[in-house]
Amino acid sequence: MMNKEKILVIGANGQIGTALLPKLQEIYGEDGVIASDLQATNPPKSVFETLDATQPTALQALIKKHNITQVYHLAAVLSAKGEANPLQAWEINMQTLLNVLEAARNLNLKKVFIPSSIAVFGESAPHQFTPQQAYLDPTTVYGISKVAAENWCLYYHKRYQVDVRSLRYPGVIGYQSLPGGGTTDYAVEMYHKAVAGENYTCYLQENTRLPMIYMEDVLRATIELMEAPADQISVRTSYNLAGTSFTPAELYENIKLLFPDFQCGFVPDFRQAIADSWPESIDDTSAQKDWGWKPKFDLSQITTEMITHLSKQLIG
Ligand code: AKB
Repeated sequence: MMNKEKILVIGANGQIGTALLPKLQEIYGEDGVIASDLQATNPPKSVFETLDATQPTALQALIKKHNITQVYHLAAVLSAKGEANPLQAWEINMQTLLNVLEAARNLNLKKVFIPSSIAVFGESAPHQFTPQQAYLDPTTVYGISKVAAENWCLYYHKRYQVDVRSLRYPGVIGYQSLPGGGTTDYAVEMYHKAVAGENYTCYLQENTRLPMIYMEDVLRATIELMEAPADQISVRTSYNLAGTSFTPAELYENIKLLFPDFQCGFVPDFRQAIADSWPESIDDTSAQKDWGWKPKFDLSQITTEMITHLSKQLIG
């Protein structure tokens, strides 16, 4: 049954796409996964198709060409980058989302994955242990687009029975590729600098606590959610998802245990206000109850993993 699935990953060259692709290939086989993005990597990581997902005809043609049954739509303009050109970020995030949902409805896709983010929360939600159901008043265009996306997902599920599933990702930490345009990117950048033997200036204050998650946990959560029986999915907007939470100062101290000479300074910029509007920690009870979610990686385990993998990459 499994190997009859044909998966399309949109935004395959991005931070999560790069890591998710090999996991999906393990499950569905190399030919069972089509990677797509605006440009191919060299060499391509998989069967690759160039795709601008803002173009509905091109997207539907690709889905038909490969008999796609499931789409993972990972392309988006993130929180910090979106603030440079809010209308363009809205246009890209919403147009690509609606194209995917329309394709799912018209071409009877079996399942669709749409990531959301902790960026949906703003000043009004409790910042500690932020509940699944909270008032959503995001401060970034990215957050606004994700609140809208969550509601569109619910709408397509209720009105057209599209089996669309979603997670509110915390800041994602992985060694596979550099993130781009996010507010939580400082953590990955700090690891890279430490391993390269360089110092780092963090753009957030040292005491800014944010929810974070290791890539292995992200991949497992995504796949577990997508494999859960449909009748166990009670949240059709997007599930809160927790990994761990830490501050830049705690990360710095953790890295210093392995790299005692590493120095980090703190010079906050416009991203501080974004981070201050986000939760410090997340209540993901619904994900635990519905499909058994449990994260595995805490800060010190993430540090060990990141330093080990980045050091190997540096030697390689
Ligand atoms: C960002 O910082 O914009 C992203 C996110 C939390 O969705 N990493």
